Amino acid sequence: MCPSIYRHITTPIFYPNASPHLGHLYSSLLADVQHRWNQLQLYNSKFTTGTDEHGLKIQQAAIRNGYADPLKFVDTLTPKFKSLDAQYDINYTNFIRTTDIKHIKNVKKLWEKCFQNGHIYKDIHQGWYSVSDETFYPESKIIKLENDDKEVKYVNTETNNEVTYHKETNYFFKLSDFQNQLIDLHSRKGLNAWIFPESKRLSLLNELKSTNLSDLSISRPSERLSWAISVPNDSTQSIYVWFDALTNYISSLGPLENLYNSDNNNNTMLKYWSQTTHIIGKDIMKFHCWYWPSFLLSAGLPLPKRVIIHDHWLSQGVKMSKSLGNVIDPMELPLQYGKDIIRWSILENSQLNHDNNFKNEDLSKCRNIFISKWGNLINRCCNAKSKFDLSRAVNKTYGNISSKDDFLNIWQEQSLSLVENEQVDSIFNQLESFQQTYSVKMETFQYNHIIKDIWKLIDQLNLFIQTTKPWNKTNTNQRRQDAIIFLTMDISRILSILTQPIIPQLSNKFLDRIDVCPERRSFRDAKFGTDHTYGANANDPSKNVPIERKVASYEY
Ligand code: ME8
Repeated sequence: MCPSIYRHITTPIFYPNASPHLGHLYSSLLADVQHRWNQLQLYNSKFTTGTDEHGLKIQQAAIRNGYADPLKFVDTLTPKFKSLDAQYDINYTNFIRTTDIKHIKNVKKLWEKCFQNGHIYKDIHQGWYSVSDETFYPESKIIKLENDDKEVKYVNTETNNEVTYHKETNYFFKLSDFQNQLIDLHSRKGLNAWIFPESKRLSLLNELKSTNLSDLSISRPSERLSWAISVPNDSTQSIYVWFDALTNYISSLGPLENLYNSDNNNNTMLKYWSQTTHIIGKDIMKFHCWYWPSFLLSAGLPLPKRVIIHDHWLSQGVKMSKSLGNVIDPMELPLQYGKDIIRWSILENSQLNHDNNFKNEDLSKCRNIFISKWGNLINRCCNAKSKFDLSRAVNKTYGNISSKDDFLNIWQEQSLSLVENEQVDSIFNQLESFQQTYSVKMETFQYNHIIKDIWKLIDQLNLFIQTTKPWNKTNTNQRRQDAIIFLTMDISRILSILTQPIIPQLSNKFLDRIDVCPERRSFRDAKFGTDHTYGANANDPSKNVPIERKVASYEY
């Protein structure tokens, strides 16, 4: 462990009103890779996910499904989110449910603090509410629709979901008081930016600058919203689900009061909190980037570190929806490909700031490429038939080298063709540029770019093996053979270490295959020529299982 560095990563907490879909897996996967990346650097890392169990949306879904008690209803669905995580090795450290007592206490505490600080007041509220989006919309965003039977309904133009008109007493939060602080926060740029990617930061900032924020209704009459936390000292009102839900990010770490202890050295909760990264989808930006920091500022609490916003997955080129029947259930994806292949393919075919189109063919394509490129590379260098001695290459012939230059000195003793030399040069250049950019790409969630870099290197290594033909009888010079095998396998070792966050099982099977010891698989070990202890049983014939089986069951 790196005792001084703390990281906390969160997914949105999901509505357990239906089974999880691909979008839920995507948020979780982005967070899981980041958590594992933190662990790879030996940081203290926490990863929080969970379920958002209160509110009108859940209350109504429970009734539709024949449950008088909404808790019994969500009790049937929350386990599905946990199963999804288990199925895809989503390695969270905390799973929070908003019905947990410790969370309810925190929500009430946050309310009281905002109230005491003068940012909550009671007033009459009238407006258009969408249960599906759990939000009010302004009059300017409402349109009237009439069907052939002359039935009228009102929808909002942002999500096209139905809205209904309400006039009632609510508590309000003085969001307008925080407009200038929000503008300052979202004006932070570059490494200090609070929102990533930049396009989202700019759009939220521009909107903030061009609108006057209205105060936010943060309660509903209890007779309309019974499935909710009661407003402290006023049981006629229930707390708005978003005020409740956002507080989960603190509850997962501990009691809210702990954050008021500003002695950072002794306050572990505060250390995690100030290094919190929220991952969210684009439809919930305002809740996280406007409302959430305002609640925290109002209560005098420190802010999390940043918010990462991703776009959505489409299915058959369009938004997933139950009525179109194109919702992708991640539990139903063809698991025979292996969960890591699915993780890799989802991340390879997506970018944060684009909607991504899901295609089943991408999974089989991904699996085939794994077999033909990476699997084959390892197989060629480590199999009983080839008689290469990886252990000798790693421990003896190249046992003294600790850098690219040491390697090149020995390599140049061989009589080499121009092509071979050029290939070695280009492999090292590619490796260096990959290593220089890897951390930044990880920090900025450019996982697809990392994957692209990896394929470039694997392609070059395959080409190198093909050109140098170490198995060729005319090339049996042992030092030359060792050089080829060492270069190829040491870079494969580095790639396997660095892909652990993305494909935790498969990468470790690769590392097991070449006998890299478990204590030498962290970020600091991912350097050329720094490990001379692996390779002992790489040619063990029992490790030579058919390649298809290897990819499917990770038997490298
Ligand atoms: O919004 N592709 O919960 P939720 C990618 N409970 N992501 C998608 C998506 C898609 N097609 N559809 C939805 C909630 N998402 C609240 C969160 S947090 C304090 C409360 C994402 O279950 C969506 O953007 O409706 C959101 O980030 C997440 O799934 C959860 O959605």
